[in-house]
Amino acid sequence: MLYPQSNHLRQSADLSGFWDFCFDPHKSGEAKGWHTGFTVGRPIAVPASWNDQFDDGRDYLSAAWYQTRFDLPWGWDAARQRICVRFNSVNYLAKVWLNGVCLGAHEGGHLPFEFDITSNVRREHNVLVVRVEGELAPDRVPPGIIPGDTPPIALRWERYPSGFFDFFPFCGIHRPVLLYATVPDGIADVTVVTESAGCVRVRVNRAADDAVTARITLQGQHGIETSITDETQVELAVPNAALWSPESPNLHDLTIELLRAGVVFDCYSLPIGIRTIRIDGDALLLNGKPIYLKGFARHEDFPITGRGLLPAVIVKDYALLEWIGANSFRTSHYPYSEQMMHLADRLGFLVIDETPAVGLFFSDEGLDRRLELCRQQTRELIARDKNHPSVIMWSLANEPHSDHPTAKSFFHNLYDLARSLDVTRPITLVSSKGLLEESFEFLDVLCLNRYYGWYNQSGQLDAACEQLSKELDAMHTRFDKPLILTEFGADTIPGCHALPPEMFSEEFQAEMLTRYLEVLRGKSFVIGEHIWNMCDFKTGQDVRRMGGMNYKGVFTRDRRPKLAAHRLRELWRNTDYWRTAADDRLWSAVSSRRSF
Ligand code: GCB
Repeated sequence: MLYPQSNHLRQSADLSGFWDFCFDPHKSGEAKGWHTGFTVGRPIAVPASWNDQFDDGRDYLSAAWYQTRFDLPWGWDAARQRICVRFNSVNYLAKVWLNGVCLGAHEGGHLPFEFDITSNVRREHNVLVVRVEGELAPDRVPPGIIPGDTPPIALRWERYPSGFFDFFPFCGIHRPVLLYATVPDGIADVTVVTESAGCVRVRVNRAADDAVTARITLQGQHGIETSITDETQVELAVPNAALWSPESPNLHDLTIELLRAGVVFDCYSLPIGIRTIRIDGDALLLNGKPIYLKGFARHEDFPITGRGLLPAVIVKDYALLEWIGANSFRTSHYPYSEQMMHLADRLGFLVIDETPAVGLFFSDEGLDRRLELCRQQTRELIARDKNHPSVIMWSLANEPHSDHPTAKSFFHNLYDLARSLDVTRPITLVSSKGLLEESFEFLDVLCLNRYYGWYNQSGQLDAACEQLSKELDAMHTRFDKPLILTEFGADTIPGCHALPPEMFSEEFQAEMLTRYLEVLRGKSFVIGEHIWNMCDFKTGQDVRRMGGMNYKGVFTRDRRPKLAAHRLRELWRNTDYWRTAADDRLWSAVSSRRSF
C-alpha cells in the first residue's frame, strides 16, 4: 500500500486537527443515527489517544465516536479522479461512514487501511464519522483478558486495564487521516528488492489492465521503458551505486511514470536504499559484512498524546539513539508510524519490524480467529514496510505462550506466509521460552527476552550473569543459529541511588546492563543487544508498576537520561573498551557511525 504523496499528478490532504468526539452512551451499541453525524461532541485532537485527553476517559476502552467535516480541496474532481480516505492507524476496531454511507471497517491498530470514496464524496460539506472501539478480548490481537490461561511471569499480579501485555491499551485515531486523489488507472503498488548489491528489481502494479508504458528511473540515470497492463517487473543494473548502511544511509530516488500515447498520466517517487541482508552461519551480514545490533526496544508513548503520532518526539528519539551510540531498534510490540520508518531509512537505523501479536495464547477457543488476524497483520505489515532498507528482519510476535502443542504449527503458518511475501529478510519471533521455543527450529534468528537479576535471581547479578551465559550457550548448542538478546533491563526510579547497587536504583540499572553486555560480547553467536526499554512508558495499574508506569527506561518518559544512559554511551561509543573482550571481526563492522 503506497503512502499518499503530492506531485503534479497526485494530491494528498491531511485531515488532522480538532475533530468532534463523544463516548458512546450505550458503550458497545451504536448510538442511534450518529453515523450520519452528531451534535453532542466535544473537541478532540487527531491524531492522539483519547485516554489522556479527558479525565473521564483514561480507562475507557469501549465505543467512542469521532466526526469531522471537509470540502474537497481546490481542483479535486471525483468525475475524473480516484479519491480515497486513508487511516494510518486506529486502535482497535474502526467503522467508517461518509455522508451517512458505511465505507467499511478495519480491525487492528498500528497498520493503515483505506477506502475509495470516489462515488460518495461531495465537493462540499462532507461528514466523516468514525466509530472506534478498543475493548480487550481473548479473540483479538493482541489478546486481552484471557480466562483461565496462565499469565506470563511478568503479569502474575492483577493489572487494570487487564491486557495480556505490559503497556497501556491506548485507544483512538493514533496517526493522521489523509485524503488523496490519483488518476483512476494509475500506479497501485511498487515493490523494490535488492538481492545483490549491483541489481535493483522493481515491480509495479496497476489497478487497470489496458496496455500503457511504464518508465522507471533511478536517480535520473537509469530510465527503463516497458509495457505494463496490470503488472510489470524490471531489473536495474546499478554496479557503482552507493550502498545503504548505518554509516552511510545513501538513498536514491526511484521514480515510476505511466505514459499513454507519450503523455505522462501518473507518477510516484520513493527513496530507496540499495543493500543486502542475510544470515550466514552465526553472523548477520549487511552488504556482505557482519553487523552487530546495539539499541533498544521502544514504545510509541508520550504524556497526553498517548500512542498518537508526535513528530517532535520521533526526532528527539533518533537524536538520543545517535547520542548514545545505538544503531538499531525493535518496533516492540506493534508496527511504528510510517514517519518513524522513513526517518530510519534516512538516518541509517536498522529495524526489527514487529507485528502487533504480543502475548498470544493457543487454547482452542478463538484460535482460528487469532491466526487469521495474525495473517492479516503480517500481510499488512509487509505490504506497508517492504520497501524500507532500514527493515532488516520481520518479527512475527513477542512472547507468545508457546509451551502449547499448537504453537509451532501456528508460527510455521505465519513464517511460510511472511516468506512467500518477502524472500530477502530474515524472519524471527521474540520469545521468553528459551530452549522450549520449538519454532526456533525453523525461524532464521533466535530472539530472546531475559530478566535474570530482576524477576529471577532478584538483585544478584553474579548469579544472573552465570545463568544467562549458560542458557545462551545451551540455546546455541540446540538451535545452532545467531541470537539477539531482545530484552533485558531493570525498573529504575529516576533519582533513586544506592551503593552498593540495589534494585530500582540508577546504579543497579547501570551495573546490570554493563554486566549483561560483558556476557553477550563474549559469545560469537550473539549478533545483537536490545535493552528494555529506551524510555519509561505508561502501562496498566499493578502492584509492580508504580503510578501505572514501567520504569525500565534508560531515559525517562520525557526523555531525560538516567545514569545508565551515560554508561551505555561510554560503552557503545568506545570501540577500544570492547576490543579486549569482543570479537574484532564483528566489532569493526559497528564501530563507525557518522554524527547526527
Ligand atoms: C517482557 C515484555 C515487555 C514487558 C517487560 C517487563 O518480557 O516483552 O512487554 O514490559 O517484559 O518490563 O516486564
